[in-house]
Amino acid sequence: MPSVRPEQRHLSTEIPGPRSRALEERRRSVVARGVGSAVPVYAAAAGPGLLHDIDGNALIDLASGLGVTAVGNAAPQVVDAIREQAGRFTHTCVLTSPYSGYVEVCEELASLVPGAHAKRSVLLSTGAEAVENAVKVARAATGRTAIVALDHAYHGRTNLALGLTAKNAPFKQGFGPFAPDIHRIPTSYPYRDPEGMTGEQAARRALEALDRQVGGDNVAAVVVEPIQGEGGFIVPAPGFLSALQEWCLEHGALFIADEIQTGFCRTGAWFACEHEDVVPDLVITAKALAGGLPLSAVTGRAELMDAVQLGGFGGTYGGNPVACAAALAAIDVMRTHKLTERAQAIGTTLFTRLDALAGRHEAVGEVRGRGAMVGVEIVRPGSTLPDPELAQRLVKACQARGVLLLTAGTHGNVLRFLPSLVIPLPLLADAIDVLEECCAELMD
Ligand code: PLZ
Repeated sequence: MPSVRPEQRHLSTEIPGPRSRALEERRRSVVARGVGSAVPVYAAAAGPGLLHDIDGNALIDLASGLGVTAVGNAAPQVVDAIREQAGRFTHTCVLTSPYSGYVEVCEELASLVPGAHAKRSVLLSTGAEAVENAVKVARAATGRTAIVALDHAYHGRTNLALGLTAKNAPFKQGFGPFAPDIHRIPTSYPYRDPEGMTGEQAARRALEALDRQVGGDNVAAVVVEPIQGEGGFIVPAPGFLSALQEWCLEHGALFIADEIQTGFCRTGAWFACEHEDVVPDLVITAKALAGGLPLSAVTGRAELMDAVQLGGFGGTYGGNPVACAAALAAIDVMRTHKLTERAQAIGTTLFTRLDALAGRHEAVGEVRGRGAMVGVEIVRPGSTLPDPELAQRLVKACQARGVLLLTAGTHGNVLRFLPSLVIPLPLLADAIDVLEECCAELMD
């Protein structure tokens, strides 16, 4: 490693370099095959916009650990808070003896999550675990069992969460049976829906089948991602989310927003529901909440959350004190550095440059998203047919030039821009220059 780390994209070796390749070799004999890595480049350090690998390369990071390091990787305030807390105590388990950090994180959630009503939260460790607990709340509060999820949804990899996740391979293949009484309805996917379909029409299409096949009175909750993440950065048509919510209200079902990927400033608002003026009954958060430490939460209307009996929530690590300290620091950074505005600025740069790219290449089917959550759908020129092979070649070409870009989407054909919200804008511009070069090379 060079003693001073470069502050720009910098390649000292090919990608992956020899040290990363050697570790990949060791990995093959001890790490389970089912664990994939999009870029087999081993990390040595990371900051607001760069990932430094063990071969001395500096890659521009457009993935931020799948949308986690919104405040930057190893953000100094977060690191200080972790050190301070870890020096006092690392764990007690809230079920044994509580600590102030847990209460303080729940206070922050109560004030930040949309809605003026009284709110309560439970803290957990992973996104999937929070999804599972939101389902518990919905069932306890309504006395019903049916849970409804959308096509293209992603809610995690535990059994119940996998049942809610839409895409089979690789997530679900071979892992069934899944939890019962989960129902899937069509989503709103403006790029692929009939032209001009409004959000209300898409909602009617979704709910009509539900009324007929499940019966509104049996539904405990409808779970949505306000912008679908793994499914392809799909922004529903305006009015879709509120129409679903109205249906929930009418039928006594809970409207649950999975803001695990969209939450905490990512889309230019604290929560993506705010763009549609939708106030969910329950909001699920994780990822950016704790600046890189495992922490998740379910936050919701007090009377719904408190339908769960004393002792009905738990887990050894949920709301771990070091993760809570990290979350308090991360939230402070988001507030003091106005990261909602920063996300909007990133969005402006991304849309300006990527829309121009779409104008030049027919294979760029659509550029969509909000704030610092932007997807580029790659298609066969002259059609809307997904082209996952081209998307994969673009991603590999970008990676070879030192830009860590990933794909998403049910068809794997969406390039996803999910940088840290403190990425220096010149780095972002450089990353898009690289993508432009790769498009010119592979598309023309
Ligand atoms: N809900 C909306 O985005 C996690 C998954 C990566 P966990 N997304 C990244 C992968 O392939 O495993 C996610 C999400 C939404 C739930 C989850 C699940 O969160 O912390 O991964 O369990």
